[in-house]
Amino acid sequence: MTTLTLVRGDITQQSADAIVNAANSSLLGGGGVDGAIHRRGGPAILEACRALRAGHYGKGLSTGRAVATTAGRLDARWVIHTVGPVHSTTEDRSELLASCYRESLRVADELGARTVAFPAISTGIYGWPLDDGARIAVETVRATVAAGSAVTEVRFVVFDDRAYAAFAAHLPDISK
Ligand code: AR6
Repeated sequence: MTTLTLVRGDITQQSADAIVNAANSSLLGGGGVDGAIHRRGGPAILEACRALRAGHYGKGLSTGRAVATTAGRLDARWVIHTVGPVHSTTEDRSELLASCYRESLRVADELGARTVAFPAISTGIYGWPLDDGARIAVETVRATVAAGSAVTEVRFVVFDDRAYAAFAAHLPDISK
């Protein structure tokens, strides 16, 4: 049984088995959640990402995929890096965004993570409308855990009131 929870805050302050990073395909850092995770988690995360780039991920991580590294100094065992799609008004990339949540949970299950914290992937620098991003996040996580997962808690960690309201609208069991 997996519980979906919602908190407002900085994802780098969370305690969880795995913290998901809204990365880019270079895996070498950026702004937003990605910048914050590398800053607070320290150099071990970038070192692990560089090792991935030197190995199986020579061309980087494709959009919609996920891969885990150490969490460095974060209060977590792993960071699961995933690459959200840049929002487009001419092309429907929803399936790629859904894939980020699905693949991250698959990696979490492979690792044996029981608690997983997700940011609102693609809804910042990548420009995805918050309400739609929240809907895809919640629907995909629900469907993925319903198909079988040992993850006990999926926690959505959002930065502000607007994002909180967007996720809460799709999580009727959350007290507002
Ligand atoms: N904790 C929780 N949520 C946050 C935090 C935080 N510390 N910081 C931002 N958010 P973004 P993306 C929210 O831009 O859209 C990077 O440069 C933010 O308000 O982090 O997937 C990468 O390297 C928004 O709702 O990720 C990529 O190049 C959500 O987290 C690119 O940005 C995601 O915003 C990825 O863009």
